[in-house]
Amino acid sequence: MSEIVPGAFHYAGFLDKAEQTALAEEIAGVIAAAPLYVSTMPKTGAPMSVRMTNCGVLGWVSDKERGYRYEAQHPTTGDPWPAMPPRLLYLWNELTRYPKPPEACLVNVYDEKARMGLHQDKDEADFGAPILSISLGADCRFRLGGTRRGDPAIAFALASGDALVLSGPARMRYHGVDRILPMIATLMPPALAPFGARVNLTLRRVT
Ligand code: MD6
Ligand code: FE
Repeated sequence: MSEIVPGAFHYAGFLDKAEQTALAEEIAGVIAAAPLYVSTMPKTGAPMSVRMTNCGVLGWVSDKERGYRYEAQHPTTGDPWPAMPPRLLYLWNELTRYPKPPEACLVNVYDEKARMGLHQDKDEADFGAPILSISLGADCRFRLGGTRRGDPAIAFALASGDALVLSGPARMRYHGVDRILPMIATLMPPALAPFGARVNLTLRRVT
């Protein structure tokens, strides 16, 4: 584990290959029940390059009309989100030690061209709760800035099996994914390879 800045904990290779494979199969099951969708930006309606779905009680969605928010139902099927696989609840407990369980797990799926702009995670009610991220598949170049958009940032790679916790003083730092680093697609666990090059899961408290 390395504490990149106070409250930001990077666990490189936290999941071994067998755990990555098992988690990938569980997330493929989530995608089968709750198909990937394209979110659009508030106001402009511009589509995001990352495709998304969720598991857990609540899921993160965005559209032109109503903006960023959490919803209990899938935006196109109207079904409740599938349950969070117990493995994710276990990882949350293990890595955050937060006394309440996560309510949402956002599944972000990247193809080689997808990126995620610099953002703060601030659609949650309690910024005292940490966010846990788990990565599968291709490496990305992850950027971690400060609490103001223009603050200097540091960049590092997130690889398959890595976990990242943003907590305490790091919880509101800006961050984003500059780019997916080229690699052979077979390094993505087979269950998720049909969907994209990289998958990132972010587990949060919402209420
Ligand atoms: C990604 N991650 O790695 C995007 N947010 O694809 C995030 O936006 C993120 O990694 C909050 C905490 C950790 C993260
Ligand atoms: Fe984020």
